[in-house]
Amino acid sequence: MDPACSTKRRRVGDPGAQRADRPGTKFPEVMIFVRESKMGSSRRAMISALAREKGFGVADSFSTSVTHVVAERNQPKDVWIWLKKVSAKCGLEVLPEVLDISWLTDCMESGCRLPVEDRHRLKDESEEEVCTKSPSIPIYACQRKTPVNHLNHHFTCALEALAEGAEFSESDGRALAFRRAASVLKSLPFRVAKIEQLRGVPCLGKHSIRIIQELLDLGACKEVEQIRSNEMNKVMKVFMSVWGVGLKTATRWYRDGLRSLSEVRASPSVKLTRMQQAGFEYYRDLARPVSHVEADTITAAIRALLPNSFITITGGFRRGKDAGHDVDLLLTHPDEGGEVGLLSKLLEHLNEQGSVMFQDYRDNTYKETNAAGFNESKSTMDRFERCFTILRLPLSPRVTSHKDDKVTGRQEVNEAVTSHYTTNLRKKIPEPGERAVRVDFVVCPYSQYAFALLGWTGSQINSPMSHRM
Ligand code: TTP
Ligand code: MG
Repeated sequence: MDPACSTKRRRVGDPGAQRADRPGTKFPEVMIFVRESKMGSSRRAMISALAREKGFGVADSFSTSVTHVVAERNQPKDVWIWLKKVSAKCGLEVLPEVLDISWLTDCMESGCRLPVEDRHRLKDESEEEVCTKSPSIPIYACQRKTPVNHLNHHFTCALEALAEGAEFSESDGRALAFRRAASVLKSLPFRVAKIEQLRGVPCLGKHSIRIIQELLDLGACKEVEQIRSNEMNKVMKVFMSVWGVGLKTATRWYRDGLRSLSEVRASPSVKLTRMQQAGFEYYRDLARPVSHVEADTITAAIRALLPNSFITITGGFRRGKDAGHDVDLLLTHPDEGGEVGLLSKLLEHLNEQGSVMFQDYRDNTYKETNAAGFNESKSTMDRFERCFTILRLPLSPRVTSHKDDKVTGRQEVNEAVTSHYTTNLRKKIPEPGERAVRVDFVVCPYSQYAFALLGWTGSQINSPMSHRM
């Protein structure tokens, strides 16, 4: 019997956990588990000792830190049945490589960690069946399901890190290629365990395939690790965590030699926009994720203020995320034209109540067309009226969700929320127990509602808009 699995959990999207350092071994990213079945305990002990001598980490029992399982004279099917069982027991979501002993003996002979080749792999035939039966993957992201909880976080996190790095170095084409690759992996109905499974999957360029292959072979990717530890990228990320700071500003600050937010604040040459000032002022609150409950509380409050309008929560929350960096609300009116003046009325109410800590209003740009009726603006934004705001929110909301509306009665809920807003007139600083939350309002005519809803639901890669700020 193989030893039982330990309880340490390795999770998808946590490459740190996958690459747990194993000091004292020559290859710290590899942890081998030698399967005893058919091999016998004395041969297993001998092989393990030899491998350790050559500098490989060998686990006595199966645990979440195992990266390679090796077996001798085993039926692949048997190894896979066992592996799936012990992995489920440990909560292991990224399965290790399953290899024939020949890989390990080759490695020991050459004294280095050889890349895993297809001939070494014990194939999971049940998975192969699933893959060949899986429907063909559409090329357009908007035609695919992209679930929040998907099966390939290990790869998508790596590819998204590379996309971000490419964005920071202003390689837009590369960034888009990595984002597309990550997006398509999210839609796969199977966990990628070998590169052959990706045959025929669209949007995967050579570079992305190389990254996936390295992750499959070694459990980690050098290029991704380098991007993650790159000094400039780390600083850029911190700068861009301030609301209103985009790539251009962050790059300028970096080029000016600034390396931290306190240096930015202390620098006499930095001129902050109004939005950036608010970003700094409410930094701590805005850095905290907005919960679903908080988003529902805001939505209920807005509905109470505009009872005859349609208020729809969009963005990440509409895609099923539990938390987001802001609340995106789409406003419209069932009568075409009835949406005119809606946002001003809402802002007036919210300001009267003292709920607005910041607002940046932008009128629609319908009239900015040339003789041919086209808008010549280079902006890729839609032309809807909008307002980017920071609102104050009670930390212990009286509303929990729309479901509760049915239970408690919408009116009661709305009154509770509205009265909270009313009691906090014109104070710009959140009271204890309150917090600042970013809320974006977008207004569209009823005839445009479907398109606005699609664009503002996202995600970014599926959406017709490509830049926001
Ligand atoms: P965001 O609020 O920036 O994104 P989000 O709601 O998806 O994510 P989070 O949970 O972190 O708030 O934008 C709202 C929607 O607007 C987004 O889902 C799609 C659309 N959008 C674009 O189409 N292009 C863009 O560049 C951005 C930023 C948003
Ligand atoms: Mg959002």
